[in-house]
Amino acid sequence: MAYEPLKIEKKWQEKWQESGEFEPKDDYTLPKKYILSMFPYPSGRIHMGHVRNYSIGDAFARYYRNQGYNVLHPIGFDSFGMPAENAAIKHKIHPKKWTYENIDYMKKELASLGLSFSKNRELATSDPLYTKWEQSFFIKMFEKGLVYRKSAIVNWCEHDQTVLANEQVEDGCCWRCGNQVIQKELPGYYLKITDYADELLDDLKTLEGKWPSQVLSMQENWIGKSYGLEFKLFLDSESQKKLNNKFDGFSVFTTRPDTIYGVSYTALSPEHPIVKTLLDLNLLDDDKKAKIKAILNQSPRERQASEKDGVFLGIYVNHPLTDEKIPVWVANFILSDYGSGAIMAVPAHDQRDFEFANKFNLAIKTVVKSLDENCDNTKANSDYGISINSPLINDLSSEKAKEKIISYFEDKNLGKRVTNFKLRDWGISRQRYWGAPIPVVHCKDCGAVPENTQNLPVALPDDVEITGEGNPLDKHPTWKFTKCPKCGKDAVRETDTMDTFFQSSWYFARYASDHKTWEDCAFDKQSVDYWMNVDQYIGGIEHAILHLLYARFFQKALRDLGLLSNDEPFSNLLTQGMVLKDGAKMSKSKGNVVDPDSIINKYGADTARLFILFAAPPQKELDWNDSAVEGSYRFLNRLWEKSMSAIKTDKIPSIDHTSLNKEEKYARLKVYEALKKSKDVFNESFTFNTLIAACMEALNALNAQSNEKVTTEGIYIILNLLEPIVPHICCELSEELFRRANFGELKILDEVFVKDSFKLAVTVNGKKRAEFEISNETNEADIIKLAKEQVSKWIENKEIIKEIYIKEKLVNLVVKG
Ligand code: ANZ
Ligand code: ZN
Repeated sequence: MAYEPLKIEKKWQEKWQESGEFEPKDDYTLPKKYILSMFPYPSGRIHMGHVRNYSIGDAFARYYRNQGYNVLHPIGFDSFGMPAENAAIKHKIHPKKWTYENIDYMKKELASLGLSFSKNRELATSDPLYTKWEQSFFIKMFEKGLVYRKSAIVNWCEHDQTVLANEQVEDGCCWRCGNQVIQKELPGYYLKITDYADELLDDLKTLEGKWPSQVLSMQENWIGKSYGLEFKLFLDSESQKKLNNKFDGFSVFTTRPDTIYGVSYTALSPEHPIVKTLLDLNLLDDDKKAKIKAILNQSPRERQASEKDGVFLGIYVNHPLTDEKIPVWVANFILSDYGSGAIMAVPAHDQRDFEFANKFNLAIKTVVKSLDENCDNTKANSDYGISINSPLINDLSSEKAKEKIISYFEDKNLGKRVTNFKLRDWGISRQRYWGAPIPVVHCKDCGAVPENTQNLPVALPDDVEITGEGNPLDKHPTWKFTKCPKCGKDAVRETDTMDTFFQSSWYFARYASDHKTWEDCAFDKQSVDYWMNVDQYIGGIEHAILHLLYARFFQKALRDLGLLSNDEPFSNLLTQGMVLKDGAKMSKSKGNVVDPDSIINKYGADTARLFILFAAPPQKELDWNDSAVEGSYRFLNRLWEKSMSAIKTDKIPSIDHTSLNKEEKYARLKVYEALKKSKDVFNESFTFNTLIAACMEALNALNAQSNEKVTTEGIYIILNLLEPIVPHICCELSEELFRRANFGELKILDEVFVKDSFKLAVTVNGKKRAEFEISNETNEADIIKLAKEQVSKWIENKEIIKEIYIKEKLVNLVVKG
């Protein structure tokens, strides 16, 4: 019988489909594991990144199922979003049709990998039932004040009449039509994630050791908590007059008040009201005006990427401690929505201020003495040190100086201690069709009114024209016209839809809810409380910030709405590395894509799964390698062949270890070493590659001996260890040999690890003179004899007065003369 992967894989996949053995059990007294790989976007075909993601998840799920856990291992599709609309524009196919055809196709591809997903809990986020509950959350959040509407500056394409995400702006132009993108104020809905900033930050501590530290620090930086001093700088009287006495000064925020004596200029964001007033009063020359306008038209991201730039505004403030006249500039690196949109600039100790000062020849005053002697004049020194040239705080450490300046300003009522966050509220409005409609109705009399919950979902109309210009919902002839839920008068629907991150922020909790209740409630508490948290979440590092932060926020917000219980959604996180080919990310444009289907059709799913888990530890990048794929295939063939010489049996043969020869003992040692490895791999290190390597060594060792019992036991154990990774071949062989029986927990046998020989040290008068391997079988007299031979040159012609043997360790000889 030869190994025919395509035949056996099809057989097992059909069997699994029918048996329903991957459905989670409703018995909530069982120990559980919730294993989740991030759900895919239905782009059309699965790629190697998916294969990697789902092979890892499936290995966990199958492992824990075999360990007797009740396992939830669901799959679904993140099926709203832009690409469906782009396909509609390009290929004139309805987004819904495109999406659901892709889902069908990808489901077949996933099935061909033999993944042990629950079928019952499958979902697509574009399903109206999903939208219904999602809209109910939006309304609950709206009523609680967690959602609000405001106008904000967005990237806008005049030609396409649409908002663009930062990622869709290329060199200041629309990615689709190439038109210049402008910054425009537009009203939209925002989620108050900032209400949870402190909790989101503090709870990162509970994830230490369970999430990759890189992800934790990226989230910490994104939340960006910092504290310092906010104080007012006063304009001199001449400058106040210039501004028609509309301003006496402006506030700045600094995290380094200890550097205040090093201020040589101040800078405002181009959006600052003082800048606007100077422009309105026509107090700036044309060059300056043009430069400011150019910066205003850039998105924050573009400004960040540009060289430091700005203009002097012709006005001055007085330094609050020295009374010096300090020039006021506008600068492109000052964010309008952080702190107070203005800074005191200390070029000696802040790199951005330094670059700006160098460009415009502004003074650089050192006020902190570095603790490290090698000062570098080509950049700012932002380290803490000792204050110098700073009368109020000379000789104090930066920490103490900072406190002293803050107290000084607070005492004199000139400023206050403040905490700032970089985290911004989450804008969720998109001017798109293929998304969940924001369930709000605009009434002339009542304002923005949430839709009645009985009327949910507010579903998308099917008959839309998608041209890429403007919002199809807004242009639909009838859809938006409705009655006000509050007063009943004519009103219009909100035509924006929600950001797709809204959908991916709660799908994991939906899976956890018993599917039999999906019609009746968002979550049924009993099953959600049983299944949550996700015990192991697996996905790409590209989701380190947005998705994982939004999901954490939703967990907390839905908890506070009484819908969920836990504080955090994902107990453990594994971020898988990218799949590369020839060192580059697989991509259509580079032409280096390997299609999973082609590998599966040629070698079978087990080879694809084995290769992808063997080629690298899951957290690391993986470089595709055709010959290693071949190698994986050959290993499975060897496993198949060796299994043919095992005994068909319904129990593991008992083996008298002491009666085995050297090769047989070695084979058992290797098999049990692999068994030992398995526990660590699934619970701690996730280095599936080392487990596979151990199984390969074990198979080689089994091949080097011919004891049927040793072979049978070894094959039984290897099939058990590899089943989570290559399930088809293992199930087939296990059925053939053992009728797929479970022979109980595999115990690690100590006798196997007893070695045949040991290392013996030989000392003469306490000094180590030799060390050598010696067989277990040797008796004490022979041991001493052999030891003496090893050290003959140190004991020649000497009298041995004592011979001490410490079992399996040491022989010490005491000599005289
Ligand atoms: C003077 C200073 C001296 C600063 C020094 C830093 C180092 P984090 O830590 O990110 O909160 N800043 C304040 N508001 C800003 C804005 N709207 N746009 C750009 N930069 C702004 O950063 C706080 C520091 O960033 C503040 O402290 C301020 O520069 C700058 F040796 O003030 B600092
Ligand atoms: Zn009304």
